[in-house]
Amino acid sequence: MNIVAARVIVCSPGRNFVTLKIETSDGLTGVGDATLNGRELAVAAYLDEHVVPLLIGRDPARIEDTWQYLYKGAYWRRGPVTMTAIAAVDTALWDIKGKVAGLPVYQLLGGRSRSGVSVYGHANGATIDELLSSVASFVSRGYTAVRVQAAIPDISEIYGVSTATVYEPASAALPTEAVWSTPHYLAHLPAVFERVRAEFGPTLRLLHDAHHRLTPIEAARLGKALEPYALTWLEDPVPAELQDGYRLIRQHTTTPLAVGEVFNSIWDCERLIRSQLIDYVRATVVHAGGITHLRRIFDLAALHQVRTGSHGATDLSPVCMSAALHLDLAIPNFGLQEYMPHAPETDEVFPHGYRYADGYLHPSEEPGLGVDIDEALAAKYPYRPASLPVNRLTDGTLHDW
Ligand code: EZ4
Ligand code: CO
Repeated sequence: MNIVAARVIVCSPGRNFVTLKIETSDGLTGVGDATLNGRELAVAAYLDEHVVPLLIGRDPARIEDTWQYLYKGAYWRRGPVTMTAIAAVDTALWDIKGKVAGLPVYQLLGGRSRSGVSVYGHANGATIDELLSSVASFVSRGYTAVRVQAAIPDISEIYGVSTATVYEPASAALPTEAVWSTPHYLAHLPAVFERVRAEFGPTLRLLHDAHHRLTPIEAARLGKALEPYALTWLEDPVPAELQDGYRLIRQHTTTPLAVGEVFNSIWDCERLIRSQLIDYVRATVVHAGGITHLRRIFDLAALHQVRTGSHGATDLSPVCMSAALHLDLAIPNFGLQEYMPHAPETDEVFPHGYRYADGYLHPSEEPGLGVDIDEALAAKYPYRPASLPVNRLTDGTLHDW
């Protein structure tokens, strides 16, 4: 059996997605997510121009060899565009291997280590009262873990807070500009968590995403201030290029730390993991080289008591979510999976067998990943340019978004 075709499908059912579909001489197909929010066409071109020609004629069973061929063979290693393209190929090949074996992919990864994949939802509100009812709605649907993001007085628009049913920060063709003030944020957030903890008691798992906006010492102060509310994790307190930032935060607070949604290789977190500077690694299938490479990151994490918390925002397609769930079910050191339901149009274009019940997601039991792309339907939703926002401090200085 060999690969006879590979198609890059760019579509926008609710938002933009890039998907790779590989076809074999036996008539089997496999799918991989290749979506890089706001930079979609760079990955599509990387695949179309530089990867698809290399796939034709290859043996789809040789997943590891193909991974090494694309990684080492490019000479130019790592980076989000390259690693997202490799991830798409890798994911599609795991899908095919599952279909050949007649097994769901988690069985090929060692089988089930748990009965379901524990997920967290996103609660937010323009006021604390609105936030409390948002948390309550997750609790009533069985969620045992909730990410809490709150509006901040005197800041008009803020990451993670929106009244839309499907949160989508990348909507305008060109980047919109938001305003940010760390002093306002640090002054407000502890009181938010005080209210949420008081209302929902000690066992609901609470998380918060600082979205790379703080310095290490500001993050340390926030971590200390939040200690009474026993967060499950504080996410992306500082940008992670400088891994020593986490050492500084760690010296000051017992609030657990999570990072990794922008990581694309094991080298982004090798020191963070080996030095036990973080508690959860949030790398994902689509942006970190596929199931093959993410498994390598998670195995390193397991040796150092770091658990997983894979990114699961709506810009990761149902193909990525399907792959993530198979990995989450199989690995020993799973922590939590982020879950934001997609728009109905997205769900229609990507028919999938995973399902939510009582705080857990369950992967499909079909052979492979249990997800596909309806190409005819996808063609009805053409790509439209959409950028993530940028962030400026109150004096106009460009800041991390
Ligand atoms: O901002 O996926 O934890 N989730 C997040 C996301 C990211 C987007 C960027 O494309 O931080 O909402
Ligand atoms: Co995040």
